[in-house]
Amino acid sequence: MAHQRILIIGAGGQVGTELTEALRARYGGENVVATDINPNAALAATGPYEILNVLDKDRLEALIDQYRIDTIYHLAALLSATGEKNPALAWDLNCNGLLNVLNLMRDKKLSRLFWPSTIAVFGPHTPRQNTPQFCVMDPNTMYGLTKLAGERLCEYYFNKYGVDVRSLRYPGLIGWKAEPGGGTTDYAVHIFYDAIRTGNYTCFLKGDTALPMMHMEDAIKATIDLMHADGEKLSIRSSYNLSGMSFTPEELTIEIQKLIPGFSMDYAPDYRQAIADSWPASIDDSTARKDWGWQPTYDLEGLTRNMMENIRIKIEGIHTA
Ligand code: AKB
Repeated sequence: MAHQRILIIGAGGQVGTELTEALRARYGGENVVATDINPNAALAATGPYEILNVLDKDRLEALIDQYRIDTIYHLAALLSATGEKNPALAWDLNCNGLLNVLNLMRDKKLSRLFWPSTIAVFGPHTPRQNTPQFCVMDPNTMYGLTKLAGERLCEYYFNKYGVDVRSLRYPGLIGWKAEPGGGTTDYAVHIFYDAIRTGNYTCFLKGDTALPMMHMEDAIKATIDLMHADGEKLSIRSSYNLSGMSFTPEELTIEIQKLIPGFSMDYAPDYRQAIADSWPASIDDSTARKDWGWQPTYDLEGLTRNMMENIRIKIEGIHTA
């Protein structure tokens, strides 16, 4: 498979930063064109970098032509918390941005598209534990309903036009290289910075709120593995359930206290609690395991150690191990 000329849309975000690094290491910096709505000196230093608003279809098309793109990773989106603050923009960016990409994939006969979905596509009537691939989906956030619409669009474009689109329902993603923005699961990244800086964190979710989570390294591996999987073996063209681990803020606190014994957590739940309450607590990803061999590497203990070690180095220059 070619996979030689890649365009990343939304490369400056939490996933995009790490995915760009991983794809440039694999394919060479010059073959991976990073784009984002904002300037990004770090990404511009390791390969081609262009400013792009995915709602500008003409500019998107011009970049595809200029760089002879065959593969797109389209990551630009407004997430759950930001989406509630600006629902109209969330609809426009998340749905019309994806439509622009799908239409150009079809019209230019490009080879492959990755587009992330999320656990936010599920809702209050979805089974909360071990949520199956197929079940009731009644998302009640603007983010969730745009992503569910996006999943249906992806499957439609695959069936009707043969667009080779691949997708994962990401859980909350936890990494140390780039900070998240605008999500409900973001507490599980911010907590590490505050634990190291002040020994205390005030969590915007209740202590017993279990959510599906994953280390960013696992998410990047899943993304690249799915993009390299044999298309014949893929039974899902909407979006695959994907699971790493599930934990509550209380459980994460206990793990952090093993490394910082004096660490304390306060709770001040806000509007994001209702969002978290509408989402699954754990995910059944057996279809991904069967179809393309998915297996996560990190558990909660490994994730906590890895985050602590790397964020400490990042902000203090100190090794814990
Ligand atoms: C969010 O919290 O909005 C995202 C997600 C689960 O898709 N991290």
